[in-house]
Amino acid sequence: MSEFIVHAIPGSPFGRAVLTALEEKGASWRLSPVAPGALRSPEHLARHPFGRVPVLEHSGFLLYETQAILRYLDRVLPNPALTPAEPKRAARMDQVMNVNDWYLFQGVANVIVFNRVIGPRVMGLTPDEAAIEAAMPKARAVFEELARLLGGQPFFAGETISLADFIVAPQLAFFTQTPEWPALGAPHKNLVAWLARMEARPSFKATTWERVSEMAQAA
Ligand SMILES: N[C@@H](CCC(=O)N[C@@H](CS)C(=O)NCC(=O)O)C(=O)O
Repeated sequence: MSEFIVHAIPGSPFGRAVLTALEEKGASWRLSPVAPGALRSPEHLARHPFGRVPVLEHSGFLLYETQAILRYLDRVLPNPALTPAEPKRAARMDQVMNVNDWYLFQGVANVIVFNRVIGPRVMGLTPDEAAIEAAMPKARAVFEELARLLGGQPFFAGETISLADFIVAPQLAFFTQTPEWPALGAPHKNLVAWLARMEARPSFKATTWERVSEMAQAA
């Protein structure tokens, strides 16, 4: 199996979703680090015309959009399967992945996590408290809905782990580092227990911001 190259900024939660899936599959992969200031460089725009990360490169095939990448990996590396065979469980997986992209990331994580964690750490920014406050009503609704969808199941699509778990967990891991976590995540004991299960997996331990930053330095 040829090597998978992941073009990503170390710390990117979407990038981490891809890296954890590769780890779960036991694939050979390497990081091609993208500097935050290089997202709009001609070199990166040639890979991703919208100037974002991650981008997967596999035997000359370039693919952006995390959901597409995760599903591609699940097809070319079928073991272990990360998509349920049962249609309703697969639909739940797809639904949660879209909740992640449309409601958790847009207007919630890209405001709260950006202002609290990424902006200060990467760009030395001061958090915009008004923007964070404005994002809280939507954030509460998203966390409530994620908790409802998870319910009493071990994973979002049921008994077995799926791509949905790998796309959401890196986002929630960042929220635990914010002062908003006690209001947003902590009240939902099922989400807290699920995140602990995800973070205990070797694939998550292998793809922390620190570990991926070390890889970027060595690349
Ligand atoms: N829909 C894209 C979203 C990717 C995305 O927004 N990535 C963030 C990093 S986690 C990014 O590139 N941000 C740079 C920017 O917004 O300029 C995907 O699923 O891959």
